[in-house]
Amino acid sequence: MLDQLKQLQAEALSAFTAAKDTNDLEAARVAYLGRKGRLSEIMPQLASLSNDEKRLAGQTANEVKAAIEGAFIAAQARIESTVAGANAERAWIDMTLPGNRPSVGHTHLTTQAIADLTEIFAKLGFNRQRHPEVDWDYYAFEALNMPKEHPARDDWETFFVADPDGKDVQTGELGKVVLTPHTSNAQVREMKKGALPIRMINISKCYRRQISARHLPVFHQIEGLMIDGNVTITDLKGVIDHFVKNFFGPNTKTRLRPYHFRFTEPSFELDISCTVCNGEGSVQGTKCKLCKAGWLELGGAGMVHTNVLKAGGLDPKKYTGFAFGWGVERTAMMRGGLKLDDIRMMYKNDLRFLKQF
Ligand code: FA5
Repeated sequence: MLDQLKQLQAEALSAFTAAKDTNDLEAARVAYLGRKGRLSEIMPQLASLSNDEKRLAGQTANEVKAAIEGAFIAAQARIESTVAGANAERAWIDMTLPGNRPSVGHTHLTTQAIADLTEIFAKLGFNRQRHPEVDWDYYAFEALNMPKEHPARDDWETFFVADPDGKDVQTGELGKVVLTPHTSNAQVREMKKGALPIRMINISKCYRRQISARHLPVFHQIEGLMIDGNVTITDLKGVIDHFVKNFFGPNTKTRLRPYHFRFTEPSFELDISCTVCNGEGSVQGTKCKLCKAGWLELGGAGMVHTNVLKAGGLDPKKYTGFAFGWGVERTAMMRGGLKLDDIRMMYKNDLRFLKQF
């Protein structure tokens, strides 16, 4: 038995010395020190020895076990330090290498357009005001010369909000609350502030029950309003021209076409010369892919209706004014000469699209 023990110690020590990784180490531990390992296999032989032999064999077995355990601990320390060394090498940083620049994002196309619109109008003294996006039906329609049940309201395809305590601001009766379908609710609200003259823009979200390749259910509009003692259509044309040249480029032309809105009289549709074909309607003999015969539709405008001035508490004999409004998303697309097959692309959050602007 003593020979067997000595033989076992020699084998075990060389197995632990040869172990290269944690797998080898574990295999050697199980083989020599495990519950069913080689040392445990030898121990039952003690029972058949005389008392003297037992004492000697028992003592030798303990020494062998201690030697094997020592070899195991040494091998474990060696392997752990090798692994730690390899990890440290992998984590080593060369401080002299050029760094990786984090990629810098940019604002969304719509946000860019809002910032530019705000800046251009601010230079003409039109300050940006905030008006509610959830408002009384009164400000969105009635105050704008569209009484209850008027068919013109249908064009705005409005979302109504169920409001349990809705009291109409004018009559005190139960009134309706809407998600503003346009920014024109700002007109009478701004007049009611009573600070004249007025030169303001209101940019906010609008909501309509529409969704298609050309329509978003939530989109942005800009509303402009100027009211003073003697404001004329010439002022309207001048302000729009200034904006168009600054936003779309100095060669862009503006056109006013007669139209009808309930809250302006006279009313116009605003067109700008096409940003792709410069108003020619064709590019190198081929029909322009963006516009209809050289012009792009921007939005609506007109002289503020006398009924709207009255709703705002102003005397139409003393004050006149103009208002305009258009969609921010469509304006942003027009500036880029973009003819998106689907306006909803703007809000799909596809970085391949958004990164281009
Ligand atoms: C209006 O909303 C009027 N309030 C504009 C106005 C203001 C006229 C002041 C006169 C004086 P209209 O419904 O045409 O008008 O909408 C104006 C613009 O909003 C459109 O030309 C378009 O650019 C944009 N627009 C309207 N509906 C949507 C929609 N569902 N999705 C994206 N843009 C839209």
